[in-house]
Amino acid sequence: SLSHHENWQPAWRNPTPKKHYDVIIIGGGGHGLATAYYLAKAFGVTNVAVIEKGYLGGGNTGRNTTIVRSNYLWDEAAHLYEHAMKLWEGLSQDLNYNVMFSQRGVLNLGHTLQDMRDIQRRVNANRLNGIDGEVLDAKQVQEIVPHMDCSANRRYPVLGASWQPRAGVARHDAVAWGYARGADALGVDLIQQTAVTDLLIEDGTCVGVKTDRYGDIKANRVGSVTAGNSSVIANMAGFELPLESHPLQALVSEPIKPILDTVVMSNHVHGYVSQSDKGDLVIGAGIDGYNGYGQRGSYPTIEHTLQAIVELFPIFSRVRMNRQWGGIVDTTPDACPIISKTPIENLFFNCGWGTGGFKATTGSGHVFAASLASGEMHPLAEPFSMFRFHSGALIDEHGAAGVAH
Ligand code: FAD
Ligand code: PYC
Repeated sequence: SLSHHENWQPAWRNPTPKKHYDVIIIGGGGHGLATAYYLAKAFGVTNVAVIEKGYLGGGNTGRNTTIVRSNYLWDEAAHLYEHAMKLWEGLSQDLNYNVMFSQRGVLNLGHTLQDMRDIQRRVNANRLNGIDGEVLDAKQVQEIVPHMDCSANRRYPVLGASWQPRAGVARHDAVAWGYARGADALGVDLIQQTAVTDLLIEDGTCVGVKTDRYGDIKANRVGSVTAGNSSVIANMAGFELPLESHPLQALVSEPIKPILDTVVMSNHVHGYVSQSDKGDLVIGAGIDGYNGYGQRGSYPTIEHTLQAIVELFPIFSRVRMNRQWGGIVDTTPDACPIISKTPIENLFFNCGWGTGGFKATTGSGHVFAASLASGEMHPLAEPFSMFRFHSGALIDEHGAAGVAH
């Protein structure tokens, strides 16, 4: 408005919901919006509603630190995240919307001999799966990040890192808005400020949802994509999920001149940092240890996070922090998501992405859309069934999850 740009057209409609949809998606975060977009674009299912209790992208999608990578250890996870990575690589063109996907590379640092052995193993596994990756020594890391303290006399000296050059960051709000605009243009109804308060279940089959604003809305299939609130929706259906909801915090500093042109993550010192295009340092670390649904965190975690960053970058010790916030992440026992049918017919869940789902927004939406369209799980989603917690076929990705929990 300062430059007198007026009469901007809304990017999507604000429709009153119909009485019945082929598919209802609960949750208008990135994953829910991507699911709706691919349902319409890739699978021809356009009679779709996304029901969001707040505003689109206001959950974890708008609160994360935007790191995108696919360097997971196990085949099942590596295939899923690499599917997502390939979709990221064409996303701005596909949506005709600049999601500012920047493949500036991600370093996962190693500080002990065991860290380096784990890195070697993970990079080998990645390469066998066709995923780019290299093992770097401390000198090579220092060349990529000249301002990081890689000296041998640090408390936790940097011994090396894994390096994924195709990894990077994207603008999280733009991802939500791009998918929302694309889905709306294909006929999907985006219903904001409307909470799902119950599920309509008849004879073990889900036939719709109850909302606080529009009453009952019927559907052939319902997909829950509600991240930290997934246990609450599961409770409505009468089953439990192996999820813990935790706060995860992030911080941004005052904008400073360009100083860091890649992403640095350290599981050992336990912090990570990148620099946004605006100049802010974007910083995070681990979850707050307690369970809760408040989108804020505790002070000790902030202190711990900044200790880790200053340990790696003493040069940042006097940079001032501008803002701090929290999201609610849904962590699973094996640090892998749940993309699954449920004990209720026609009710599907996509959740459990915990601290690491932003990078998967594209691929998660695509495979979930395929599953909702056909009624059968997409092959890439198959291993992530909720029933793996009964069968024991866990996919332990704690080591590659990026944020310890
Ligand atoms: P959300 O964006 O949370 O969307 C779920 C939506 O469901 C919300 O909008 C919510 O309002 C809605 N909802 C809930 N209940 C109801 C209801 N009853 N009725 C209607 N709507 C409902 N991942 C990465 O890959 N890289 C990172 O760098 C990264 N950093 C992170 C940093 C932080 C601080 C946080 C909090 C998370 C981070 N993550 C990261 C994780 C990532 O943000 C999430 O895994 C991902 O955004 C989940 O997307 P989503 O669409 O499933 O969830
Ligand atoms: O999964 O890469 C990740 C991540 C970074 C910060 C939070 N999660």
